[in-house]
Amino acid sequence: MDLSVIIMSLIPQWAPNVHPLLVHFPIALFFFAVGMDFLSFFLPESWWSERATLITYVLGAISVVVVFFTGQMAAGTLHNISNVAKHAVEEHAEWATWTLWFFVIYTLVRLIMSFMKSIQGLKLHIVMFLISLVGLWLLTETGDHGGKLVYKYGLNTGHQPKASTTAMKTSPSATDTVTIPLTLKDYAYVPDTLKIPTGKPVKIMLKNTGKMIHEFMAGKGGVRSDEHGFKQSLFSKVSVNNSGGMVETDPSFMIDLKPGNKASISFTLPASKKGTWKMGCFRQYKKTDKTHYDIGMKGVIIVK
Ligand SMILES: [Cu+2]
Repeated sequence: MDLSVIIMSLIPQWAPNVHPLLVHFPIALFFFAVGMDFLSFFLPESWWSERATLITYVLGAISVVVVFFTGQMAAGTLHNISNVAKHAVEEHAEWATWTLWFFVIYTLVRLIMSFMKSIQGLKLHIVMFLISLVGLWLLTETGDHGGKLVYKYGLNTGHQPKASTTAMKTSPSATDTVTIPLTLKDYAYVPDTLKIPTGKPVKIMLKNTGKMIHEFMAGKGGVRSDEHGFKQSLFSKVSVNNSGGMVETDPSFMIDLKPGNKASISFTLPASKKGTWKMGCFRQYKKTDKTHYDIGMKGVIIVK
């Protein structure tokens, strides 16, 4: 079993909720460690020892590992978020990964140096102190990117359904969502006809059981001259959130799904979209000049 899977299984269910609280531990510990390390150049050994710095670093390293995994779990509880917010989550995770590796390695190096007594050399100690400033910079960037998720994108970690039952009445979007399953095969949609209501939140659960990458596009007015979509998109001026898959929005919304993958898209169609639409996959069929659409990967969407 993968180490991260083991660590994740040890973390209790409520962990994502505490991620925003736990983040303060590594921040406090590492700032304290670096600060005291700096003061130790001036303080007598009896006031603050190298061992005390090391203990702070070890505690910091432990806390950063825990916080990292609660963060991964927290990210896993985020569904139906916009692509911009998703990108921000990925950036935060990227900074967090750098911070994690930096401090774990740095702490190990400090431990080894301490055992070998080499940190007692002043020059080496100054070098190690300067390196630790890089860690503080990574830590600050990670915190900054994480804070933005909450304050700028309004993301809340934790289990949404649980929160909605304890707080107030469940929102209509949670209960009235129309869920529509759609399987993408080589080379067909199952079912080949979808009925979508207007004015209600809809969630299409996509699954690719084929061996090829497939896409889902919806529109009408015939196929574009570039053969890669419909002239008119069902999703123009409609905001669509996705979980999983690869989304493109230019010139109109589409989602790509790798073989074996699942994804979902959520949206609410306005009454102006009522009518009969088509869905299709416009990927190139093998090395021909045909698309999957041409050989039958298409269907009908009835919007009422
Ligand atoms: Cu296809």
